[in-house]
Formats: sequence, structure tokens, C-alpha cells
Amino acid sequence: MTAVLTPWTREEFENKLREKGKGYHSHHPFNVLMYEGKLTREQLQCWVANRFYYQIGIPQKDAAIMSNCPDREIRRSWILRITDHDGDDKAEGGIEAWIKLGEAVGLTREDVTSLKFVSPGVRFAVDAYINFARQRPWQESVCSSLTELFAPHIHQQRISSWPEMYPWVKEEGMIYFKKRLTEARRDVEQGLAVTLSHFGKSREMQERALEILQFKLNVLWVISDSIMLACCDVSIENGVHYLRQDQMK
Ligand code: AHQ
Repeated sequence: MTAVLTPWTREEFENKLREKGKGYHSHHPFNVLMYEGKLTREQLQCWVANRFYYQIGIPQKDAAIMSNCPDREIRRSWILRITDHDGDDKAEGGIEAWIKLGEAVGLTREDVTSLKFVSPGVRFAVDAYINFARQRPWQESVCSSLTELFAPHIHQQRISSWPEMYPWVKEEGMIYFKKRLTEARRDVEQGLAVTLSHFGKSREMQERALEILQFKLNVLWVISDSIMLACCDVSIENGVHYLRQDQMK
């Protein structure tokens, strides 16, 4: 007979979720190189062009969650995430801000919006995230968005390190990261409340929540793996990465 495990308290459960931050993509070697100022102009362009595919996937993912969610109260607040990215008649939105980031690092609007630089691995990982949201119960998709527990830190890292490490990036490129600092915190408040109550009912459900969060951490990690492969030659000599010139201008 399998032992029935007692559920963690709400606080223990939240701590277990937060402990998964050690697998967040801020620890990925590519993001460490970025933070240390070791990326070339072309490698930063490669990252921006590839990450655009994730950015345009977010509102589709959130619309999938909305379509699966019968709870009007949840939908009333979740819909903000879509306009945060798509914009509305008052604000241009995060997708436009990301295109501006592309122009700030020296790409053209077409370089970004054409998706011509997006690697197969990035497409695969982002599509897996959107399909997860389409197929799984909406509470599971809410839980998967909780990688944003760790996002304010990585946005702040960029805001504070890029001007010094990449002084050639135009100031307006930082608008996106500044915007996400407040939006991510608001998102997490709602996501955490749903996750802690829905998955807090049994130890089995709590373990499922950790599994879901690990899936999304894997999505972000594979995005960085694919970007690193796309813009750095894998033949690393004495720790130096070489860029394949055919990929970027
Ligand atoms: O710009 C990001 C964003 O809008 C979101 C929404 C949220 C989700 O619903 O999964 N996650 C997320 C993230 C964004 N930026 C990433 C980054 O490193 O710039 C971090 C990412 C996340 O932590 O999931």
C-alpha cells in the first residue's frame, strides 16, 4: 500500500515552487555570457531576433488559456496579458516594444518580423508551450506561467548591465524590459494565487505543479540552447565562441 503523503503547507508549497528558480534560464551559459557583456553585436541581434518568436507566442498562449477557462473573474484579469503584448488604442504593447529592441540593436523591422532568423529549436520550444496551453486544463497553463516568479530579476539584470556592457544599444531598446518589471509582478500575483489554491489540495497535485513548472523551465532553457547553437559556432576553442557569419549581417 503506497503511503499517503501529507500536503505541504501553503508556505512550503510556495517555497518549493520558488526553489525551482535554480533551473531558470538566467543561469543558462548564454544568458551568463550576455550578463557578463561577452556577446558580440551579432550574437545579441541573434538573441533578439529569435526571442521575438517567443514574444509573439505569448498572447496566443494566453488566448488559449482564456478559451479553456470558464471563470469570468479569472478571464477579466487574464485578458490584460493579451493587451500587454498586442497593445490597444492606448498603448503600442510589448510586441511593438520588442521590434523597437530589434531596431535598437541594429536589426531592421523586417529582420525581426519576418522570423527569418528564428532557429528550428526556438520554434519547436515555443510551439510546445502554446500547444500545452491549448491542450491542458487552464489551471495547468496558469501554473506554467510561474517561471515569471524569476523574471523581474532577469529584466533588472538587463536594465542595469546593458548600458555599461553594450553602450551601442539605443536607450529605447530597454523599454520592453522596464515594462515587464511591473507587468511580471502583477502576472505572478494572479498566477500564484490560482496555483497555490488549485494545486494545494493534495501532495500529488502539488508535485504535479512542480512538474508543470519544470516543463516551462525546460522550454526557456531549450530556447537558450537553440539560440546559442544558432549564433555561436559550437567549436569552442579555449572558451571562445565563434559566430557563424552566414546567419547575421
Ligand atoms: O517577456 C516575457 C513575458 O511576457 C512572459 C509571460 C510569461 C508567461 O506567460 O509564460 N513569461 C514571460 C517571460 C517573458 N520574458 C522572459 C525573459 O527572460 O525575457 C521570461 C519569461 C518567463 O519567465 O516565463
